[in-house]
Amino acid sequence: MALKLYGTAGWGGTDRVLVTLREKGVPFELCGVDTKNKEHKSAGFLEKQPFGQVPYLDDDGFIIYESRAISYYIAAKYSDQGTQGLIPKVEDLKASALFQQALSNEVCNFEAYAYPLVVAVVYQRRRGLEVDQKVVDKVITALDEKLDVYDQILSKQKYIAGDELTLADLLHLTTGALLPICGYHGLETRPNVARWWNEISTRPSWQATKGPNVVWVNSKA
Ligand SMILES: N[C@@H](CCC(=O)N[C@@H](CS)C(=O)NCC(=O)O)C(=O)O
Repeated sequence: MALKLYGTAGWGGTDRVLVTLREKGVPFELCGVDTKNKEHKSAGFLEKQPFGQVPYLDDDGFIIYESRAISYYIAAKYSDQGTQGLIPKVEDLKASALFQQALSNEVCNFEAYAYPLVVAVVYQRRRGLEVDQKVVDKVITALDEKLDVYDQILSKQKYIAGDELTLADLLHLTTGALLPICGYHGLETRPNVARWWNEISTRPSWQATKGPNVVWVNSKA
């Protein structure tokens, strides 16, 4: 039975999983969630995703939510097909530890700084509210500092976990792609980050996924 992904294409969490499915060449069914009518807050949905957010995955009755955990599950379950090496083998302790470090970097040193910019610009605009430039400047200063460190890391290795592409790199795509839409070009102006970003963002998996993301940004809340 094909994996069933309950979510909305163009929303960050769902797109994060779609990229992984496409990298691994896994057949899936995208089951729409009627978020406009708050289906994600219904009792039936909350049984599957208690925080009332999309996406969640149903693998023949096994339910898992949180887009990063879902992506990990898919990359591990289908390790023998599609793009190889997205998760280092557990026997390779050092590679696994560096992979965990890279996963934490994405959450703690990238998403935690990049997503507030999306909130400050895109969410404000979608709600028809003014963008507060002071807030934006503060967020950008903090994000710049983190991306300077990314640039140092990527001057010494090809990818975030080392010299091999891993899932940790791909998890940056959905939020990273929203940054230029916020008027921020820090992924393009730092030489090593730009090389890395260009490489991951031109992958067919992201090219096949990214269209609706822009639609989401341009749509009304
Ligand atoms: N950490 C969660 C975040 C999921 C998330 O933020 N989903 C958003 C859409 S991208 C959502 O469902 N928002 C509706 C809400 O929170 O009520 C994940 O990665 O799966």
